[in-house]
Amino acid sequence: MSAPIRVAVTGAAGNIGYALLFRLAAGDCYGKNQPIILQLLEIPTGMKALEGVVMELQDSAFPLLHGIEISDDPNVAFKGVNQAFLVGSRPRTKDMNRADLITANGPIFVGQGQAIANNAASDVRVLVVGNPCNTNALIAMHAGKSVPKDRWHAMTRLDENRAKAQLAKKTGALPGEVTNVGIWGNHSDTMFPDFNNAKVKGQPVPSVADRAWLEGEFLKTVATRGKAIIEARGASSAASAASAAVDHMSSLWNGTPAGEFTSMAVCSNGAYGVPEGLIFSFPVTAKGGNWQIVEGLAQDDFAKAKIANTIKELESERETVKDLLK
Ligand code: NAX
Repeated sequence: MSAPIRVAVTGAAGNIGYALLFRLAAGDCYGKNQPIILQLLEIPTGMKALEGVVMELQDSAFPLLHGIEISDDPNVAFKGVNQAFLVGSRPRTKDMNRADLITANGPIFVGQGQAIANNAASDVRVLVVGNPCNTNALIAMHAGKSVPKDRWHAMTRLDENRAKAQLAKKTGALPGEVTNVGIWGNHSDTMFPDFNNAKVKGQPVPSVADRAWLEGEFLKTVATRGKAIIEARGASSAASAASAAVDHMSSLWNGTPAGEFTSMAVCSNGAYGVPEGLIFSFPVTAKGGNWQIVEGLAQDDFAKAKIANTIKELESERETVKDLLK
């Protein structure tokens, strides 16, 4: 058994938090030999509900759960953490557009970025789930400058998993037989699930699914899946989002399988013409907490246009929050 690692989860009493904490405590992310100490952050009005969640975690008697600490102070919640899931953020209300949401959430991520830089362990890795996650991660990365830029991530794994599920359904394959589905760009309906480089049972997707479906129904279904879930469930995706967060951090911790890649929104180094410094989802391989953008992937004109569009959206989001990027 290894020494316990400290794992922070913000918005821990929320819907995603409720699904995520039990998966982490069960060992689904870091493996069955890796004990964890959970450090949970909520806002003051969320603390009572969080106490209830803690009781349930205790009542599950997870052998790997070596401690639970709760706080409404980011400086306490991020003390010594090795891994951080930034899930909590202000939800979008009916009267808010995307720019309002960005402006409302920005200051939260300034405070949390600084608190991570001031308190976390030197090996910290951060995954931002709270929306707009790419731009929130950008804000946190700027606020937490002393933490190397490659440690800040935003989550597009749910988009990847949704795309894999649709490709599996269409071709009759199992989800695990669909590989190398890279998501490019923003976690929004402008992201591009790259079917050209994806594979089903080792075969290129364009050879097993028709182009019209891929460019049409497939892209639309993946882009609007979140809305469809809200309409059906009356609440936004929670268990699948938690599962994707576990997948993302597990890929980073345990590594990607040989010959396969996954999607992580990370700080662009200018690869594929993506402006340097944007938090942008790329196809990546990972090993031991570090990642690398996959080089040399083909992009046809259709893919290039989609990627240009999602770059434009992220640049406009960056413009909206420029005062927070000091
Ligand atoms: P909930 O509203 O159920 O939970 C959010 C929790 O965060 C609440 O308990 C709230 O008290 C807490 N919170 C708010 N501000 C906080 C702060 N400053 N510090 C700590 N906690 C704070 O939302 P939930 O369904 O759990 O979703 C959480 C976030 O994930 C939302 O921003 C949502 O849009 C985003 N999502 C991101 C996805 C992705 O793929 N990147 C997919 C799912 C989800 O839509």
